[in-house]
Amino acid sequence: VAASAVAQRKPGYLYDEEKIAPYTLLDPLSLASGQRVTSAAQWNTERRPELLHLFEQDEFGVTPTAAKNAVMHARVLKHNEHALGGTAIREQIELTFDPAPGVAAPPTAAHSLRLLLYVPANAHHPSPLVLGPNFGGNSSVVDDPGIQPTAVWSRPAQGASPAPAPPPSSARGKDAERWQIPLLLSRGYAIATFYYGDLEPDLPGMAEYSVRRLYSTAADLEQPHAWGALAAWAWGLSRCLDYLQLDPLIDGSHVAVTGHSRLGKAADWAAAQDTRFSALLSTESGHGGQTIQRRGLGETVAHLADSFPYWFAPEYARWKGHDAEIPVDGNLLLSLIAPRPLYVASAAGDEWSDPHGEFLSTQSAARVYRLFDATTVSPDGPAPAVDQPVGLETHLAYHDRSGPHDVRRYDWEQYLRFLDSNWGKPAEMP
Ligand code: GTR
Repeated sequence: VAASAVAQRKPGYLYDEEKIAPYTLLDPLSLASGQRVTSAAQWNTERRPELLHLFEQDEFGVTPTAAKNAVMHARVLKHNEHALGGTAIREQIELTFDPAPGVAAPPTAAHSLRLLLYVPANAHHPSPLVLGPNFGGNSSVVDDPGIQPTAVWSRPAQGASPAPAPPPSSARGKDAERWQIPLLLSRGYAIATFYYGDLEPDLPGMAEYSVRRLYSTAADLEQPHAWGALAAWAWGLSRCLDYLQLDPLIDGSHVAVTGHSRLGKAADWAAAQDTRFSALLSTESGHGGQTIQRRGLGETVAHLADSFPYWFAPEYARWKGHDAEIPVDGNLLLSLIAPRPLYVASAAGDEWSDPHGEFLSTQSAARVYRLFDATTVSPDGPAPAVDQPVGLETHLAYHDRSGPHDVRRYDWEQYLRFLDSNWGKPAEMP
């Protein structure tokens, strides 16, 4: 671990592998009754529903049926055939959600999101697509003056009433390195993204500004198993997929979902629940996401539940100080993706997420993939060296990139190799 990473360690947390207290890894292939899961059919009909229920109860909360059945309206705000120097077709779509009957949504609740879509101009359509939420507003993902900037949330000043504000012009393209949109387009992939704050501001005490309030009353959200913001962001990903599956430019049977860090947790949960996502590219989703919480290395349940209580079901806080006993864990979350293509990415400098835990979690999920006769990284054996991806030609791949908690071109290059290998290279125009 680089000295700079060590210098960034939050004090009071464990970083030493040698000091991990003995723990029992939850077994994806053991039913709550103790019975072994021995077939793919049994996985699908018995273990998968059992696990989804556990994640609803103890971590993400239950997404209300009214939200799953939401009435949504789509409006194409702008369409451009010659975006990004003629390399892309760009669409900007507004998705608006009707509130559930009987829920008195506050006037502040989020009603819509703006989806930004780029489709390669020089490819045979329909195109495979990668979908992921963004942190900085749509205009941050690539330097393109044609993007309608989304208003972004920041912590309101003392006494001021909270409202999102247009981003400064300097924010245009600021996360272009993280998104690599020209690279994706050049490889024949379409990409779609939306600003996560359109659905819920990532700030404490702001639930009335959340799309959750269209389907749940304020009192509903206090219930132990109520959905949190991560579930709302995951829900939004599924609503985008509803729309994208109807778009003739998009191959709705080849849609990968991706997310980084907290948005990786949201993407993990979206893909776990919604099997229409045909692949998951999970970047450093860490604790509450792809890593193994019971190792107790890096971030804890207490840190998550105290810093971001609104991300989770209220019940989650019950597990503070009991990281080794929580009934759900990263290996179970990743198992829920089987047998769909799954790429798990860590960064060596991201000790807070416990990269080695992320690898062990991947290996545990591999046992479930093998029930489906899917090829995977080896479920046994040591972790690969830094910058040595494993399983690229299989259904379940992993790498530990050098460098910090981030999404880099290197990550995308591996993701595209992995998708090419699983789905076949997208065809170019003659
Ligand atoms: C941190 C949080 C992590 C991760 C990260 C991020 O503060 O502790 O679990 O979600 O934020 O989203 O960058």
